[in-house]
Amino acid sequence: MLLSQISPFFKSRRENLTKSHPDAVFLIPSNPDYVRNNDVHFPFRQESGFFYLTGLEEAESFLVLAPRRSGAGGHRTILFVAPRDPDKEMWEGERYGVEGAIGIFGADEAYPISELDKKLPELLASGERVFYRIGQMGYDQRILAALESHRRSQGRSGRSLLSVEDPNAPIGELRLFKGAEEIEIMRKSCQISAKAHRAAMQETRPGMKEYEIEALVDFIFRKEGCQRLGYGSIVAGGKNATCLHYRANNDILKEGELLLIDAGGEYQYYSADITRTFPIGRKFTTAQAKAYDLVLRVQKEGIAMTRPGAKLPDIHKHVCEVMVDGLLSLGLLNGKAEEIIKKGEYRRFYPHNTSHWLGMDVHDAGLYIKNGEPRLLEPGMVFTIEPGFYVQPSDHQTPSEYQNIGIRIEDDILVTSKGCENFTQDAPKERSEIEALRG
Ligand SMILES: [Mn+2]
Repeated sequence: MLLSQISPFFKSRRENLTKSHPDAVFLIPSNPDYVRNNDVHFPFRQESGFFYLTGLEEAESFLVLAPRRSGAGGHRTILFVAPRDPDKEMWEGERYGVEGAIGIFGADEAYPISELDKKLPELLASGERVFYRIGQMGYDQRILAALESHRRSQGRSGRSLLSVEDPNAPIGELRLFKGAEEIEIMRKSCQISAKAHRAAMQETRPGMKEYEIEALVDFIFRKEGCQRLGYGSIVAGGKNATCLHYRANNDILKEGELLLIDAGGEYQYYSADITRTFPIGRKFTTAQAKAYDLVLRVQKEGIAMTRPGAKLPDIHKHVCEVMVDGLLSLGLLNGKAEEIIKKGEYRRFYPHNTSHWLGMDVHDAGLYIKNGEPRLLEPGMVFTIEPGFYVQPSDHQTPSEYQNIGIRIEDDILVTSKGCENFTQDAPKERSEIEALRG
């Protein structure tokens, strides 16, 4: 079905990108249609940066933003797309075509994708430099050929030599700051995902397979309007949860063990990222409860630190310090806290980082370091806080009651002018609330 009108946000994002680079030509390919096997394709999902700038969900498309030659300032939007083709559309579904690229997606000019090579040299000639990500999507040979042809004519035309830079730096900088429309969408993807986690807490029973709960979570994402998953779900019972990227999801859930679920739906191209851990039986064991309470306490302290001007490395540092204090009082580590932190000995139980940006990509675009320094948090940034505690199966030093324990608690946090908003607070994490749902 054709959209009658595309949101004006895409146009203003293109303007935000080009206004700080008035002399640059941007070359942004769409995702291709990836083959799964023989003549079956993976479900199509647009490349995040391309979608962010166009709203167009078609493979074999290519966006060019080129400075206007007239000296009027600003950039032209040029879209190369698959042309309309009734025969192909009968099999594969409707396309927007060149007409839709202009009429619906607001391109100033549009051409069939087959004309890209022919048009590129002229488009390159309108800029002083080029933003193109080398090594992606199979366009390199064609772009390099166009650059070479531009270079050959440079001596005669007097045009500039073109340097090539990665567009993901300026696009990532824009994507890092979520606008009101993005915040609204992310709230929704997080609410849906929280609902799925709550349902998993209600429906899990000993003897079920991990994939049954994976399917339940999938079902709720889709039923509530998510188009797909934000990333492959981790549904890990017992010691499987100590493998940080466990994906098999095919084990039996055992009474007395914990279930860790790391799953988030993608709603209108924005992903949630939630982890919750709860008992497969009715209650946490004493050791599980002690470890859980520690992870929950450090997670809450991390959230409490979130406000404009804070830094992610400081949050991580504090999380590690509180974690070490807790591990010492549980008797799981011995020695001086300072030494343990200096030597990184806590990494035996907590080997990963506390946060990452979240948005269209679950590990979202945007640099963590700016001008050589960890950047300050600012309103509109969204990131995760996800401390964990894991006892590796190879760890025989740790007392037996802590064996097979993997715990992670992860929320999605928006920085606001006053502090923060937890998008995923509807996913239960208080031990009493979880045990009430399990009972
Ligand atoms: Mn995460």
